Amino acid sequence: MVNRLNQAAIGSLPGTIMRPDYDRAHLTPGIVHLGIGAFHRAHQAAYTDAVLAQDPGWGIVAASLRSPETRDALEPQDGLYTLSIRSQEGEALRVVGSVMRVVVATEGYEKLLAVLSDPRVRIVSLTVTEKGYCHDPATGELNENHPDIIKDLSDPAQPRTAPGLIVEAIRRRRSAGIAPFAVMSCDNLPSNGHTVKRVFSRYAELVDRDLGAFFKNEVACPSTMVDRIVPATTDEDRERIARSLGVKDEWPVITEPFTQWVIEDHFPQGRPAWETAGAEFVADVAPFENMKLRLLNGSHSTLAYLGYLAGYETVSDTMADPAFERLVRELMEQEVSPTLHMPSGTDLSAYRRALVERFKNPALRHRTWQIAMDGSQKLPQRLLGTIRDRLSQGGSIDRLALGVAAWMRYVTGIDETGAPIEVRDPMAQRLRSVADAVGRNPPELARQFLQITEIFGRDLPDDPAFVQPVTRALSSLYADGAKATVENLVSRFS
Ligand code: CS2
Repeated sequence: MVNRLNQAAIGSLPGTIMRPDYDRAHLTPGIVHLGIGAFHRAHQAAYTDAVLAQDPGWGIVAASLRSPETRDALEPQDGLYTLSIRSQEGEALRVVGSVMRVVVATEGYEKLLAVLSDPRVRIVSLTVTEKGYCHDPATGELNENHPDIIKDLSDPAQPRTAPGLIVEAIRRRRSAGIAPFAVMSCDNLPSNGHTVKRVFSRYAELVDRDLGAFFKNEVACPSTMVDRIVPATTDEDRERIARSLGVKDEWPVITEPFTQWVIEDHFPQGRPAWETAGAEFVADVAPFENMKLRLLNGSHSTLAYLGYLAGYETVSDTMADPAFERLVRELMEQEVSPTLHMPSGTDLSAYRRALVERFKNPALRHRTWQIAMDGSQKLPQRLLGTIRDRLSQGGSIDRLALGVAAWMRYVTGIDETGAPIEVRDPMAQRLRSVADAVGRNPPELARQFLQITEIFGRDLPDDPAFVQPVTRALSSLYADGAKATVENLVSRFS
């Protein structure tokens, strides 16, 4: 197939393919998005695509902070890409047009700063993953010893990090008399708006006291809860979608039918009418964020480590094992839900049931290895906060502790058959050297991992009600393997 998906090809796509209902030539940039991965394209860019007919002033200029791959795929396509929505019922395709262009930060930071300083840009959104905030995962404060932060602070006019870029753009706008944009985090962090405010205003303060106060007082940082499962695209997906389109899309995005976006309505320079595309605007996102991080992402990480160790490639393969499905149901119902405080009218049991179905979706090949990435940055908000709440309630944490122990077992870098695991994590080396030094001694391994205060803080390692179940679970993972450990745990409660 020679032809490529692009603006000229839109008119000849098969009638079943959804496409932009607005004239892309009239789009102007209103949003800059940092971190154009698959998730942004399946989520915020799709919501924005649905509202551009009402107001073309909210086009997206997306930035990739590292690799040029997405730009290389989308540039010949005029920014167009296909969203494939997959379930057991089949696949629906939609061509999304909200991304006007992609800039690659590493090829010219000045260019990106110029885009960020454009007065038409009123929102800067981020999906830079947990580690992109350069914060300490346990405390949520700026990590002032982070090598990239030290580098940015040594020359703040030439930043490379997300906090550095945004603060420098805000500084430039301020000195040019341009109002600050709202900074909207769409990453899976607890109270992500507050995290942005705290981390970025501290960074700004270290650049200049007055700038710190300005960021704190004048820059809106609405919190958001974002939800949609988006596995990595495979070559098989590319080929199948090209057959349906009749033209080649180099980077389609695969997702599920479910999507949710809960946003704090705090956008002083205005915002798209995302509610007309299904987003929910609320005064306080925190309860929804906790619900999602603890139920969905907490289960996801637990399934990822245990599933990988048990030899399952995807989440749906893991969920097809009845013991694992039961573990996740019980984890959510008995250990996570009692820690949530939801506004009245929230049906948590329906939410949990829907999650089980989403995890089981066989049309999504969401690899356990993909979710296992960056665990050091994810555990605090996915499992450890829940554990702290459970301990203060005096409740059991056996299933939560098994998730933590499975992470420990995984980051040793050797699987149950003795084969290496490719552990992707900013702390991978440090974790690996702990594991290598300790060897096969689960209590000592647990003890040493728990000393990592950036993850576990100072309270948990001293609490026997936490240390004991984690050590027990890790010992069982070594002695019996992941599959038998899960089976034993669920049968103990039957
Ligand atoms: C996953 C998330 O990779 C991961 O860590 O848990 O990307 C998850 O799929 C999304 O948060 C779903 O909204």
